[in-house]
Amino acid sequence: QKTNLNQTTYIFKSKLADIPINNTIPLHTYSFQKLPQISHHPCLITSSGKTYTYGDTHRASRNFAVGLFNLGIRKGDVIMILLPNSPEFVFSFWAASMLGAVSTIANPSYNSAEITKQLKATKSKIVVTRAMHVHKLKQEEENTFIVITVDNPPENCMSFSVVSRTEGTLPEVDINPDDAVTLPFSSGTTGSPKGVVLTHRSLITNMAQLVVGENPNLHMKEDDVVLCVLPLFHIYALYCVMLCSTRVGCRVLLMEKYEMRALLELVEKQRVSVVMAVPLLVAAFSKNPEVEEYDLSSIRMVMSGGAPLAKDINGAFRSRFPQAILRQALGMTESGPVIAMSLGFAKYPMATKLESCGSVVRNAKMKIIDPLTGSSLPYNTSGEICIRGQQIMKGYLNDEKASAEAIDEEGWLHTGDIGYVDNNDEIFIVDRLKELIKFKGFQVESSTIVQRTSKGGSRYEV
Ligand code: 4UU
Repeated sequence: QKTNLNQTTYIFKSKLADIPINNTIPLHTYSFQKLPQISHHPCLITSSGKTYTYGDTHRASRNFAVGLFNLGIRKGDVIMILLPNSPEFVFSFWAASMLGAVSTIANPSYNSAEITKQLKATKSKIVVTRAMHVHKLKQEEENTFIVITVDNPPENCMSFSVVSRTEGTLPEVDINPDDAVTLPFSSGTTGSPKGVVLTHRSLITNMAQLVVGENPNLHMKEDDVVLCVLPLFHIYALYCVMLCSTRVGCRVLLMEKYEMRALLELVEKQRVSVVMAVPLLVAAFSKNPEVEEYDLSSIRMVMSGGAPLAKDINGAFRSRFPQAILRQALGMTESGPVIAMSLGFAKYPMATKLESCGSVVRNAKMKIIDPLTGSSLPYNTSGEICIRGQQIMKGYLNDEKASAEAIDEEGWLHTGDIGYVDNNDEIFIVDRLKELIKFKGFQVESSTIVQRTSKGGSRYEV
Protein backbone atom coordinates (compact mmCIF):
# COMPACT_ATOMS: atom_id res chain seq x y z
CA GLN A 1 0.00 0.00 0.00
CA LYS A 2 1.46 3.38 -0.94
CA THR A 3 0.19 6.91 -0.91
CA ASN A 4 0.37 8.79 -4.14
CA LEU A 5 -0.78 12.41 -4.42
CA ASN A 6 -3.03 11.90 -1.42
CA GLN A 7 -4.62 8.95 -3.12
CA THR A 8 -4.12 5.47 -1.66
CA THR A 9 -3.04 2.73 -4.05
CA TYR A 10 -4.11 -0.70 -2.91
CA ILE A 11 -1.80 -3.35 -4.31
CA PHE A 12 -2.57 -7.03 -3.90
CA LYS A 13 0.25 -9.58 -3.76
CA SER A 14 0.43 -13.35 -3.33
CA LYS A 15 0.67 -14.80 0.17
CA LEU A 16 3.62 -16.74 -1.22
CA ALA A 17 6.90 -14.85 -1.16
CA ASP A 18 8.46 -13.78 -4.46
CA ILE A 19 11.14 -16.12 -5.79
CA PRO A 20 14.15 -15.49 -8.03
CA ILE A 21 13.26 -16.33 -11.64
CA ASN A 22 15.83 -17.28 -14.24
CA ASN A 23 13.91 -15.68 -17.09
CA THR A 24 16.70 -14.50 -19.34
CA ILE A 25 17.36 -17.88 -20.96
CA PRO A 26 15.41 -19.33 -23.91
CA LEU A 27 12.05 -20.93 -23.14
CA HIS A 28 13.04 -24.40 -24.39
CA THR A 29 16.22 -24.36 -22.27
CA TYR A 30 14.23 -23.46 -19.17
CA SER A 31 11.49 -25.99 -19.92
CA PHE A 32 13.83 -28.91 -20.60
CA GLN A 33 16.25 -28.09 -17.79
CA LYS A 34 15.76 -31.51 -16.20
CA LEU A 35 16.32 -33.37 -19.49
CA PRO A 36 19.63 -35.06 -18.50
CA GLN A 37 17.98 -36.58 -15.43
CA ILE A 38 14.63 -37.50 -16.97
CA SER A 39 15.37 -38.31 -20.60
CA HIS A 40 13.92 -41.82 -20.13
CA HIS A 41 10.74 -40.65 -18.41
CA PRO A 42 7.55 -40.62 -20.46
CA CYS A 43 6.69 -37.12 -21.67
CA LEU A 44 3.83 -37.54 -24.16
CA ILE A 45 1.30 -40.35 -24.40
CA THR A 46 -1.19 -40.44 -27.26
CA SER A 47 -4.71 -41.82 -26.87
CA SER A 48 -3.63 -44.93 -28.74
CA GLY A 49 -0.94 -45.49 -26.11
CA LYS A 50 2.14 -44.43 -28.07
CA THR A 51 4.68 -42.98 -25.65
CA TYR A 52 7.45 -40.46 -26.26
CA THR A 53 10.05 -40.02 -23.54
CA TYR A 54 11.56 -36.64 -22.70
CA GLY A 55 14.56 -37.69 -24.77
CA ASP A 56 12.36 -38.64 -27.73
CA THR A 57 10.39 -35.40 -27.50
CA HIS A 58 13.47 -33.23 -27.35
CA ARG A 59 15.13 -35.14 -30.21
CA ALA A 60 12.04 -35.02 -32.46
CA SER A 61 11.71 -31.28 -31.82
CA ARG A 62 15.37 -30.72 -32.63
CA ASN A 63 15.14 -32.77 -35.80
CA PHE A 64 12.15 -30.76 -36.96
CA ALA A 65 13.98 -27.56 -36.08
CA VAL A 66 16.88 -28.62 -38.33
CA GLY A 67 14.38 -29.39 -41.11
CA LEU A 68 12.76 -25.99 -40.71
CA PHE A 69 16.18 -24.32 -40.78
CA ASN A 70 16.98 -26.14 -44.02
CA LEU A 71 13.72 -24.79 -45.45
CA GLY A 72 14.92 -21.27 -44.66
CA ILE A 73 13.29 -20.57 -41.30
CA ARG A 74 15.37 -18.10 -39.32
CA LYS A 75 15.18 -16.21 -36.07
CA GLY A 76 11.98 -14.14 -35.88
CA ASP A 77 10.18 -16.04 -38.65
CA VAL A 78 6.68 -17.30 -37.91
CA ILE A 79 5.29 -20.78 -38.43
CA MET A 80 1.61 -21.59 -38.02
CA ILE A 81 0.64 -24.72 -36.10
CA LEU A 82 -2.80 -25.75 -37.34
CA LEU A 83 -3.19 -29.08 -35.59
CA PRO A 84 -5.29 -30.81 -32.98
CA ASN A 85 -3.51 -32.14 -29.88
CA SER A 86 -0.77 -34.41 -31.21
CA PRO A 87 2.93 -35.09 -30.69
CA GLU A 88 3.69 -33.09 -33.87
CA PHE A 89 2.01 -30.04 -32.32
CA VAL A 90 4.44 -30.27 -29.43
CA PHE A 91 7.50 -30.89 -31.64
CA SER A 92 6.60 -27.94 -33.89
CA PHE A 93 6.24 -25.59 -30.92
CA TRP A 94 9.63 -26.53 -29.48
CA ALA A 95 11.28 -26.54 -32.92
CA ALA A 96 10.24 -22.93 -33.49
CA SER A 97 11.50 -21.94 -30.04
CA MET A 98 14.87 -23.66 -30.65
CA LEU A 99 15.37 -21.59 -33.81
CA GLY A 100 14.42 -18.34 -32.13
CA ALA A 101 11.42 -18.47 -34.45
CA VAL A 102 7.80 -17.96 -33.39
CA SER A 103 4.78 -20.24 -33.55
CA THR A 104 1.30 -18.93 -34.10
CA ILE A 105 -1.35 -21.36 -32.97
CA ALA A 106 -4.74 -21.69 -34.63
CA ASN A 107 -7.86 -23.82 -34.42
CA PRO A 108 -7.87 -26.37 -37.28
CA SER A 109 -11.65 -26.07 -37.50
CA TYR A 110 -11.39 -22.39 -38.44
CA ASN A 111 -12.67 -21.58 -41.91
CA SER A 112 -10.46 -20.41 -44.73
CA ALA A 113 -11.10 -16.71 -44.11
CA GLU A 114 -10.17 -16.93 -40.41
CA ILE A 115 -6.98 -18.87 -41.17
CA THR A 116 -6.03 -16.52 -44.00
CA LYS A 117 -6.44 -13.51 -41.73
CA GLN A 118 -4.06 -15.02 -39.15
CA LEU A 119 -1.57 -16.16 -41.79
CA LYS A 120 -1.43 -12.67 -43.25
CA ALA A 121 -1.24 -10.86 -39.94
CA THR A 122 1.68 -13.02 -38.81
CA LYS A 123 3.35 -13.41 -42.24
CA SER A 124 3.68 -17.12 -41.53
CA LYS A 125 6.23 -18.86 -43.74
CA ILE A 126 5.29 -22.43 -42.87
CA VAL A 127 2.01 -24.09 -41.97
CA VAL A 128 2.11 -27.42 -40.13
CA THR A 129 -1.23 -29.16 -40.52
CA ARG A 130 -3.12 -32.24 -41.71
CA ALA A 131 -3.97 -33.05 -45.32
CA MET A 132 -7.70 -32.52 -44.65
CA HIS A 133 -7.14 -28.81 -43.86
CA VAL A 134 -4.92 -27.98 -46.82
CA HIS A 135 -7.84 -26.85 -49.02
CA LYS A 136 -8.46 -23.99 -46.56
CA LEU A 137 -4.97 -22.56 -47.03
CA LYS A 138 -4.92 -19.82 -49.68
CA GLN A 139 -1.56 -18.81 -51.14
CA GLU A 140 -1.53 -15.17 -52.11
CA GLU A 141 1.04 -13.21 -54.01
CA GLU A 142 2.09 -11.13 -51.02
CA ASN A 143 1.90 -14.06 -48.66
CA THR A 144 3.29 -17.42 -49.69
CA PHE A 145 4.15 -20.25 -47.37
CA ILE A 146 5.28 -23.87 -47.36
CA VAL A 147 2.74 -26.45 -46.19
CA ILE A 148 3.92 -29.42 -44.14
CA THR A 149 1.45 -32.17 -43.30
CA VAL A 150 1.86 -34.67 -40.49
CA ASP A 151 0.02 -37.29 -42.55
CA ASN A 152 0.35 -38.17 -46.26
CA PRO A 153 1.14 -34.87 -48.01
CA PRO A 154 -1.14 -33.78 -50.86
CA GLU A 155 0.37 -32.27 -53.99
CA ASN A 156 2.78 -29.36 -53.37
CA CYS A 157 3.01 -30.13 -49.66
CA MET A 158 5.87 -31.63 -47.68
CA SER A 159 5.84 -34.47 -45.18
CA PHE A 160 6.58 -33.78 -41.51
CA SER A 161 8.64 -36.94 -41.17
CA VAL A 162 10.66 -36.21 -44.33
CA VAL A 163 11.38 -32.64 -43.19
CA SER A 164 12.41 -34.01 -39.79
CA ARG A 165 14.90 -36.39 -41.39
CA THR A 166 16.95 -33.82 -43.30
CA GLU A 167 20.64 -33.68 -42.43
CA GLY A 168 22.21 -30.80 -40.59
CA THR A 169 22.89 -29.31 -37.21
CA LEU A 170 20.88 -26.88 -35.18
CA PRO A 171 22.37 -23.39 -35.64
CA GLU A 172 23.50 -21.36 -32.65
CA VAL A 173 20.93 -18.63 -32.22
CA ASP A 174 21.16 -15.64 -30.02
CA ILE A 175 17.77 -15.41 -28.37
CA ASN A 176 16.82 -12.27 -26.49
CA PRO A 177 14.45 -12.79 -23.51
CA ASP A 178 12.11 -10.23 -25.02
CA ASP A 179 11.87 -11.99 -28.38
CA ALA A 180 8.45 -13.40 -29.21
CA VAL A 181 8.13 -17.17 -28.95
CA THR A 182 4.43 -17.64 -29.57
CA LEU A 183 1.54 -15.66 -31.03
CA PRO A 184 -1.86 -16.87 -29.90
CA PHE A 185 -4.80 -14.78 -31.14
CA SER A 186 -7.24 -13.11 -28.80
CA SER A 187 -9.94 -10.47 -29.05
CA GLY A 188 -8.85 -8.97 -25.74
CA THR A 189 -11.31 -6.44 -24.44
CA THR A 190 -12.54 -5.13 -27.81
CA GLY A 191 -12.63 -5.83 -31.49
CA SER A 192 -11.47 -8.71 -33.63
CA PRO A 193 -8.75 -11.24 -32.81
CA LYS A 194 -5.24 -9.83 -32.57
CA GLY A 195 -1.86 -11.51 -32.27
CA VAL A 196 -0.72 -11.59 -28.64
CA VAL A 197 3.06 -11.32 -28.41
CA LEU A 198 4.27 -13.68 -25.70
CA THR A 199 8.01 -13.74 -25.17
CA HIS A 200 10.50 -16.22 -23.73
CA ARG A 201 10.62 -14.03 -20.63
CA SER A 202 6.86 -13.86 -20.17
CA LEU A 203 6.25 -17.60 -20.40
CA ILE A 204 9.22 -18.54 -18.20
CA THR A 205 8.06 -16.02 -15.60
CA ASN A 206 4.55 -17.42 -15.57
CA MET A 207 5.83 -21.00 -15.31
CA ALA A 208 8.01 -20.07 -12.35
CA GLN A 209 5.09 -18.25 -10.73
CA LEU A 210 3.16 -21.51 -10.70
CA VAL A 211 5.33 -24.62 -10.60
CA VAL A 212 8.73 -23.57 -9.25
CA GLY A 213 10.04 -22.86 -5.75
CA GLU A 214 9.86 -24.48 -2.30
CA ASN A 215 6.11 -24.06 -2.17
CA PRO A 216 4.83 -23.92 -5.73
CA ASN A 217 1.36 -22.39 -6.15
CA LEU A 218 0.46 -25.30 -8.45
CA HIS A 219 2.00 -28.46 -7.11
CA MET A 220 2.64 -30.80 -10.03
CA LYS A 221 4.97 -33.77 -9.53
CA GLU A 222 7.15 -35.92 -11.76
CA ASP A 223 4.84 -38.90 -11.33
CA ASP A 224 1.71 -36.99 -12.34
CA VAL A 225 -0.22 -37.88 -15.47
CA VAL A 226 -1.84 -34.72 -16.80
CA LEU A 227 -4.88 -34.90 -19.06
CA CYS A 228 -4.58 -32.73 -22.16
CA VAL A 229 -8.03 -32.68 -23.71
CA LEU A 230 -8.29 -28.91 -23.92
CA PRO A 231 -6.80 -27.83 -27.24
CA LEU A 232 -3.13 -26.89 -27.32
CA PHE A 233 -3.97 -24.11 -29.80
CA HIS A 234 -5.48 -22.18 -26.85
CA ILE A 235 -3.20 -20.65 -24.24
CA TYR A 236 -4.74 -22.54 -21.29
CA ALA A 237 -3.57 -26.00 -22.41
CA LEU A 238 -0.47 -24.76 -24.19
CA TYR A 239 0.79 -23.10 -21.07
CA CYS A 240 -0.75 -24.90 -18.14
CA VAL A 241 -0.59 -28.43 -19.49
CA MET A 242 2.29 -28.52 -21.92
CA LEU A 243 4.76 -25.93 -20.63
CA CYS A 244 4.24 -26.50 -16.92
CA SER A 245 4.31 -30.30 -17.30
CA THR A 246 7.52 -30.19 -19.32
CA ARG A 247 9.26 -28.08 -16.71
CA VAL A 248 8.06 -30.37 -13.92
CA GLY A 249 8.90 -33.54 -15.85
CA CYS A 250 5.53 -35.25 -15.66
CA ARG A 251 3.62 -36.96 -18.46
CA VAL A 252 0.97 -35.46 -20.69
CA LEU A 253 -1.84 -37.57 -22.08
CA LEU A 254 -2.81 -36.06 -25.45
CA MET A 255 -6.44 -36.41 -26.50
CA GLU A 256 -7.37 -35.14 -29.91
CA LYS A 257 -11.00 -34.44 -29.27
CA TYR A 258 -13.44 -34.36 -26.42
CA GLU A 259 -15.54 -37.50 -26.27
CA MET A 260 -16.64 -38.44 -22.77
CA ARG A 261 -16.49 -42.24 -22.94
CA ALA A 262 -13.11 -42.33 -24.62
CA LEU A 263 -11.88 -39.80 -22.09
CA LEU A 264 -13.09 -41.83 -19.12
CA GLU A 265 -11.50 -44.99 -20.48
CA LEU A 266 -8.19 -43.20 -20.88
CA VAL A 267 -8.29 -41.60 -17.45
CA GLU A 268 -8.84 -45.03 -15.92
CA LYS A 269 -6.26 -46.82 -18.07
CA GLN A 270 -3.48 -44.24 -17.81
CA ARG A 271 -4.22 -43.36 -14.17
CA VAL A 272 -4.61 -39.65 -14.86
CA SER A 273 -3.93 -37.62 -11.72
CA VAL A 274 -4.32 -33.99 -12.84
CA VAL A 275 -7.15 -32.64 -14.98
CA MET A 276 -6.97 -29.13 -16.44
CA ALA A 277 -10.58 -28.41 -17.34
CA VAL A 278 -13.12 -25.82 -18.39
CA PRO A 279 -16.42 -25.65 -16.47
CA LEU A 280 -18.18 -27.79 -19.08
CA LEU A 281 -15.83 -30.71 -18.40
CA VAL A 282 -16.11 -30.28 -14.62
CA ALA A 283 -19.90 -30.46 -15.03
CA ALA A 284 -19.60 -33.62 -17.14
CA PHE A 285 -17.35 -35.27 -14.52
CA SER A 286 -19.76 -34.28 -11.77
CA LYS A 287 -23.07 -35.12 -13.43
CA ASN A 288 -22.84 -37.51 -16.39
CA PRO A 289 -24.08 -40.97 -15.40
CA GLU A 290 -21.38 -42.90 -17.32
CA VAL A 291 -18.71 -41.49 -15.00
CA GLU A 292 -19.92 -43.96 -12.34
CA GLU A 293 -18.81 -46.90 -14.49
CA TYR A 294 -15.11 -46.07 -14.29
CA ASP A 295 -12.41 -46.18 -11.64
CA LEU A 296 -11.23 -42.57 -11.54
CA SER A 297 -9.61 -42.75 -8.13
CA SER A 298 -6.25 -41.69 -9.60
CA ILE A 299 -7.50 -38.10 -10.04
CA ARG A 300 -6.11 -35.90 -7.28
CA MET A 301 -6.52 -32.40 -8.73
CA VAL A 302 -9.02 -30.74 -11.07
CA MET A 303 -8.55 -27.16 -12.22
CA SER A 304 -11.36 -25.15 -13.70
CA GLY A 305 -10.60 -22.08 -15.79
CA GLY A 306 -11.55 -20.16 -18.89
CA ALA A 307 -15.08 -19.27 -17.77
CA PRO A 308 -17.14 -19.01 -14.59
CA LEU A 309 -17.77 -22.28 -12.75
CA ALA A 310 -21.42 -23.07 -11.97
CA LYS A 311 -22.18 -22.53 -8.29
CA ASP A 312 -24.03 -25.82 -7.75
CA ILE A 313 -21.19 -28.13 -8.79
CA ASN A 314 -19.46 -28.76 -5.49
CA GLY A 315 -21.79 -31.37 -3.92
CA ALA A 316 -21.93 -33.56 -7.02
CA PHE A 317 -18.18 -33.32 -7.54
CA ARG A 318 -17.36 -34.07 -3.90
CA SER A 319 -19.49 -37.20 -3.76
CA ARG A 320 -17.82 -38.64 -6.86
CA PHE A 321 -14.25 -37.47 -6.22
CA PRO A 322 -13.79 -37.35 -2.47
CA GLN A 323 -10.01 -37.74 -2.91
CA ALA A 324 -9.61 -34.83 -5.35
CA ILE A 325 -9.37 -31.09 -4.95
CA LEU A 326 -11.40 -28.93 -7.33
CA ARG A 327 -10.45 -25.26 -7.51
CA GLN A 328 -10.12 -22.47 -10.09
CA ALA A 329 -7.55 -20.41 -11.92
CA LEU A 330 -8.06 -17.16 -13.79
CA GLY A 331 -6.20 -16.80 -17.04
CA MET A 332 -6.20 -14.49 -20.01
CA THR A 333 -4.13 -14.88 -23.18
CA GLU A 334 -2.70 -11.35 -22.80
CA SER A 335 -1.61 -11.87 -19.20
CA GLY A 336 0.80 -14.60 -20.10
CA PRO A 337 -1.69 -16.26 -19.17
CA VAL A 338 -2.29 -16.95 -15.45
CA ILE A 339 -3.42 -14.02 -13.31
CA ALA A 340 -4.65 -15.96 -10.30
CA MET A 341 -4.52 -19.52 -9.05
CA SER A 342 -6.12 -21.12 -6.04
CA LEU A 343 -3.67 -21.61 -3.17
CA GLY A 344 -5.52 -24.86 -2.53
CA PHE A 345 -3.31 -26.28 -5.30
CA ALA A 346 -0.07 -25.29 -3.54
CA LYS A 347 2.44 -27.82 -2.22
CA TYR A 348 1.47 -26.66 1.25
CA PRO A 349 -2.17 -25.94 0.44
CA MET A 350 -4.17 -23.20 2.09
CA ALA A 351 -7.90 -23.21 2.73
CA THR A 352 -9.60 -21.57 -0.26
CA LYS A 353 -13.11 -21.25 -1.66
CA LEU A 354 -14.33 -23.03 -4.75
CA GLU A 355 -16.25 -19.98 -5.97
CA SER A 356 -13.07 -17.90 -6.08
CA CYS A 357 -10.95 -17.96 -9.22
CA GLY A 358 -7.80 -17.95 -7.09
CA SER A 359 -5.31 -15.49 -5.63
CA VAL A 360 -2.86 -13.38 -7.59
CA VAL A 361 0.27 -15.29 -8.57
CA ARG A 362 3.62 -14.58 -6.88
CA ASN A 363 6.13 -12.11 -8.43
CA ALA A 364 3.22 -10.00 -9.66
CA LYS A 365 1.07 -7.10 -8.52
CA MET A 366 -2.64 -6.76 -8.88
CA LYS A 367 -4.98 -3.87 -8.32
CA ILE A 368 -8.69 -3.34 -8.68
CA ILE A 369 -9.67 -0.02 -10.19
CA ASP A 370 -12.80 2.01 -10.58
CA PRO A 371 -13.32 1.75 -14.36
CA LEU A 372 -14.55 5.34 -14.54
CA THR A 373 -12.01 7.20 -12.39
CA GLY A 374 -9.08 4.76 -12.54
CA SER A 375 -8.55 5.05 -8.79
CA SER A 376 -7.61 1.86 -6.98
CA LEU A 377 -10.07 0.12 -4.70
CA PRO A 378 -9.62 -1.70 -1.37
CA TYR A 379 -10.67 -5.20 -0.30
CA ASN A 380 -14.26 -6.29 -0.97
CA THR A 381 -14.94 -3.59 -3.57
CA SER A 382 -15.59 -4.53 -7.20
CA GLY A 383 -13.74 -2.95 -10.08
CA GLU A 384 -11.59 -3.81 -13.08
CA ILE A 385 -8.81 -6.30 -12.40
CA CYS A 386 -5.37 -5.04 -13.47
CA ILE A 387 -2.18 -7.08 -13.33
CA ARG A 388 1.50 -6.15 -13.61
CA GLY A 389 4.59 -8.31 -13.87
CA GLN A 390 7.12 -9.75 -16.31
CA GLN A 391 4.68 -12.46 -17.37
CA ILE A 392 2.27 -10.24 -19.28
CA MET A 393 2.35 -9.90 -23.07
CA LYS A 394 4.72 -7.51 -24.78
CA GLY A 395 1.72 -6.12 -26.66
CA TYR A 396 -0.50 -6.88 -29.62
CA LEU A 397 1.23 -7.70 -32.87
CA ASN A 398 1.63 -4.58 -35.03
CA ASP A 399 -1.12 -2.75 -33.18
CA GLU A 400 0.22 0.04 -31.02
CA LYS A 401 -3.17 1.56 -30.38
CA ALA A 402 -4.71 -1.65 -29.04
CA SER A 403 -1.52 -2.35 -27.05
CA ALA A 404 -1.60 1.08 -25.43
CA GLU A 405 -5.26 0.60 -24.55
CA ALA A 406 -4.52 -2.76 -22.91
CA ILE A 407 -1.28 -1.89 -21.06
CA ASP A 408 -0.99 1.59 -19.51
CA GLU A 409 2.21 3.65 -19.12
CA GLU A 410 2.87 2.14 -15.70
CA GLY A 411 2.78 -1.37 -17.12
CA TRP A 412 -0.63 -2.42 -15.82
CA LEU A 413 -2.60 -4.76 -18.04
CA HIS A 414 -6.30 -3.90 -17.87
CA THR A 415 -8.13 -7.23 -18.09
CA GLY A 416 -11.70 -6.10 -18.74
CA ASP A 417 -12.84 -8.41 -15.94
CA ILE A 418 -14.74 -6.98 -13.01
CA GLY A 419 -14.10 -8.55 -9.64
CA TYR A 420 -13.09 -8.02 -6.04
CA VAL A 421 -10.62 -9.44 -3.52
CA ASP A 422 -11.98 -10.77 -0.22
CA ASN A 423 -10.32 -10.70 3.21
CA ASN A 424 -8.56 -13.99 2.46
CA ASP A 425 -6.96 -12.47 -0.67
CA GLU A 426 -9.19 -14.53 -2.94
CA ILE A 427 -10.51 -13.05 -6.19
CA PHE A 428 -14.12 -13.25 -7.28
CA ILE A 429 -15.22 -12.34 -10.79
CA VAL A 430 -18.59 -10.66 -10.88
CA ASP A 431 -18.87 -9.25 -14.40
CA ARG A 432 -17.05 -8.42 -17.59
CA LEU A 433 -16.44 -5.00 -19.14
CA LYS A 434 -15.32 -6.49 -22.43
CA GLU A 435 -17.30 -7.79 -25.38
CA LEU A 436 -15.42 -11.10 -25.44
CA ILE A 437 -17.56 -14.02 -26.61
CA LYS A 438 -16.68 -17.36 -25.10
CA PHE A 439 -18.15 -20.74 -25.94
CA LYS A 440 -17.37 -23.66 -23.62
CA GLY A 441 -14.54 -21.59 -22.15
CA PHE A 442 -12.88 -20.69 -25.45
CA GLN A 443 -13.03 -17.53 -27.51
CA VAL A 444 -15.04 -17.52 -30.70
CA GLU A 445 -15.37 -14.76 -33.25
CA SER A 446 -18.85 -13.28 -33.34
CA SER A 447 -18.93 -13.83 -37.12
CA THR A 448 -18.34 -17.55 -36.53
CA ILE A 449 -21.42 -17.88 -34.37
CA VAL A 450 -23.69 -16.15 -36.85
CA GLN A 451 -22.33 -18.23 -39.68
CA ARG A 452 -22.62 -21.58 -37.95
CA THR A 453 -26.04 -21.02 -36.45
CA SER A 454 -27.45 -19.65 -39.70
CA LYS A 455 -26.57 -22.95 -41.38
CA GLY A 456 -29.09 -24.61 -39.10
CA GLY A 457 -26.47 -26.20 -36.85
CA SER A 458 -26.97 -26.46 -33.14
CA ARG A 459 -27.33 -23.10 -31.45
CA TYR A 460 -24.40 -22.05 -29.36
CA GLU A 461 -25.24 -21.12 -25.83
CA VAL A 462 -22.56 -18.54 -25.19
C1 4UU B 1 -14.32 -16.64 -14.80
O1 4UU B 1 -9.45 -18.33 -20.90
C2 4UU B 1 -8.28 -17.97 -20.98
C3 4UU B 1 -7.23 -18.58 -20.18
C4 4UU B 1 -7.54 -19.43 -19.18
C5 4UU B 1 -6.57 -20.11 -18.36
C6 4UU B 1 -5.24 -20.18 -18.67
C7 4UU B 1 -4.33 -20.85 -17.87
C8 4UU B 1 -7.00 -20.70 -17.23
C9 4UU B 1 -6.16 -21.38 -16.31
C10 4UU B 1 -4.76 -21.47 -16.69
O2 4UU B 1 -3.95 -22.08 -15.95
O3 4UU B 1 -7.87 -16.97 -21.83
P1 4UU B 1 -8.78 -16.16 -22.83
O4 4UU B 1 -7.91 -15.07 -23.30
O5 4UU B 1 -9.39 -17.07 -23.86
O6 4UU B 1 -9.98 -15.57 -21.99
C11 4UU B 1 -9.76 -14.72 -20.91
C12 4UU B 1 -11.03 -14.44 -20.17
C13 4UU B 1 -10.79 -13.73 -18.86
O7 4UU B 1 -10.48 -12.38 -19.05
C14 4UU B 1 -12.11 -13.98 -18.15
O8 4UU B 1 -13.11 -13.12 -18.63
O9 4UU B 1 -11.72 -15.64 -19.77
C15 4UU B 1 -12.44 -15.41 -18.57
N1 4UU B 1 -12.01 -16.36 -17.55
C16 4UU B 1 -12.71 -16.64 -16.42
N2 4UU B 1 -13.88 -16.17 -15.98
C17 4UU B 1 -10.87 -17.09 -17.52
N3 4UU B 1 -10.81 -17.85 -16.41
C18 4UU B 1 -11.95 -17.60 -15.70
C19 4UU B 1 -12.48 -18.06 -14.46
N4 4UU B 1 -13.68 -17.54 -14.05
N5 4UU B 1 -11.85 -18.97 -13.70
